Amino acid sequence: MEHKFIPFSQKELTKEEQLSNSRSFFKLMDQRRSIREFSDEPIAVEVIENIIKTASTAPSGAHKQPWTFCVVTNPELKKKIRAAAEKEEKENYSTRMSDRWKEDLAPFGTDWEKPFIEKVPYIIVLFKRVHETIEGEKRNNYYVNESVGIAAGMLIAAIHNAGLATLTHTPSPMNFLAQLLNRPENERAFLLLPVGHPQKNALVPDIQRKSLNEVMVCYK
Ligand code: IYR
Repeated sequence: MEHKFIPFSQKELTKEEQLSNSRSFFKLMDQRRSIREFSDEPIAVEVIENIIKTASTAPSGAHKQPWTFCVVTNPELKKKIRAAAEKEEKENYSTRMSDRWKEDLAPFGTDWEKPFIEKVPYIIVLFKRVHETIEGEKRNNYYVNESVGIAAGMLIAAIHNAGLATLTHTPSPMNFLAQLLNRPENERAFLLLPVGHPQKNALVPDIQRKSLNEVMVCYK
């Protein structure tokens, strides 16, 4: 079988443009913070669609794009998701999490209550697709966690670029999400992301990012 290749072109940048683009993109991304206090201000659905289209440009194993982005606006469904997430989180905070873990989380002021799930205009639940069924045959996808992790990162960057806020929320265990959203048997919940505007006067923890020296090692 012939496999077709087509010419690739990407706009070439001058050295100056490379510097200024890389600097300004860093500046933009360095302003991103995980937000836990949201407003209920509406967002145009096309913004959400563009964000998801951006995430779906992520590279993936054998280009299988093993992901589904479920967009929840239905208030009844949000209510059910919140109740189920809080049920698990209550159990996590009271019995499943170690004292060390809770100590590590103390600076973030988190607890089992997740009111943002109902408050935000959109909940995106990202599912990974572990296999596809083609002509009745199960075919595993490749590097599913890596692929969906990259798509999640691009989703978060696109949300920030649109001037919106999110939180990577992983209520654990997450299997209630596949049930509530009626997902097919090949899909597993990967992340739940509330998408909205930050609440006016929202506070974030006073934390610092590692310096370049701490995260980059050069081999010359
Ligand atoms: N899933 C819980 C606990 C939690 C765990 C980690 I690691 C965090 O970085 C934040 C929270 C919760 O959402 O509260």
